[in-house]
Amino acid sequence: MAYKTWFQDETNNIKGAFIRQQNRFTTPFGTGEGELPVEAGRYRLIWSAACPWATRQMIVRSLLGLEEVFSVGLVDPIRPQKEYSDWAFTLDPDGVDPVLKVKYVSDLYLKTDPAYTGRFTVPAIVDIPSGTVVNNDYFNLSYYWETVWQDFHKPGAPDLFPEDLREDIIALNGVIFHEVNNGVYKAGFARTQEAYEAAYYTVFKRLDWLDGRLSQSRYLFGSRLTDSDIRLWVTLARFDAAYYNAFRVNRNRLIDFPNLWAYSRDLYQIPAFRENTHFDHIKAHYHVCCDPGNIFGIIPKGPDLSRWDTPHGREKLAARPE
Ligand SMILES: N[C@@H](CCC(=O)N[C@@H](CS)C(=O)NCC(=O)O)C(=O)O
Repeated sequence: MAYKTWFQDETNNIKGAFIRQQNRFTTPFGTGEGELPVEAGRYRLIWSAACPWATRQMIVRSLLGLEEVFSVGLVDPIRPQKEYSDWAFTLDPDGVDPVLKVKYVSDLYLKTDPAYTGRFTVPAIVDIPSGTVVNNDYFNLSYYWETVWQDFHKPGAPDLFPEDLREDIIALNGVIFHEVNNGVYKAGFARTQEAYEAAYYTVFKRLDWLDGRLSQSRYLFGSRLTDSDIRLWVTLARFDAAYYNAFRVNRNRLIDFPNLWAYSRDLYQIPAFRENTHFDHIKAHYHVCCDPGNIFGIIPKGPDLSRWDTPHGREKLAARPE
């Protein structure tokens, strides 16, 4: 099954607004005609631990126990100095991905389509036998892991996309995408004061609303951890370490929201979230690569990470009344 894409909204009409590119590789996974075969050992996820969209796939992979089902390649959070923007495998020996034998993410995109003119983005799913990118549909990718890959889930894996909540999850995910996940980018990459301010107000209005919603329930959908929580988490995890300064979303910090902050600690204390949240990559990427004013490449030391392990007190919350 193919899911809808979500790129455009009315804020794209504001002068100087940041507009995200369309995805190029969107073929769904599945058993249907022309779909990507669901086959263990066949694919490699290329990710950056700085990137919220890519990290989301990693958290889902850990929660569902898909570690042996598809492998992963991690890129350096600091982009290489090249004439066009790219990601590099400089964290690997000799700077080469050990499975795909390439140095740059661009090598994979250009092998797939030598005429490709878009940006070379992560997450990217690579078909290992051919070394080509088969899917970079960052918005919908997690739905595939959660549905058509279910035969590979570990016993007792959570149902992150339960049938009875799908419509609500898809609707909330659209809001979270526009107003929170991409909302902070719209503030950070705005090219006019007007576009920045519109994004700023939208982000905080939605965070206030989410803070209220999470005063009543442990997770976004009552006591069930779902795909929506992972989407919200990736932005919350980056908020104080990166977005607050680098993207100027600075009305207040995450730690100033009582419910969102406790909720974030609750999630961080789950191994799948903690193990895939690399604050060093997040800080390096956003402060060095996304802040043209940081000409000396200084990476901030804080915030203090020990606060993430303080008790969150969320066990006492009953499920949200339906
Ligand atoms: N594929 C999407 C979303 C994924 C995305 O933006 N990934 C970022 C990292 S968080 C990236 O790889 N950016 C590389 C670039 O823009 O050159 C897009 O193109 O907007």
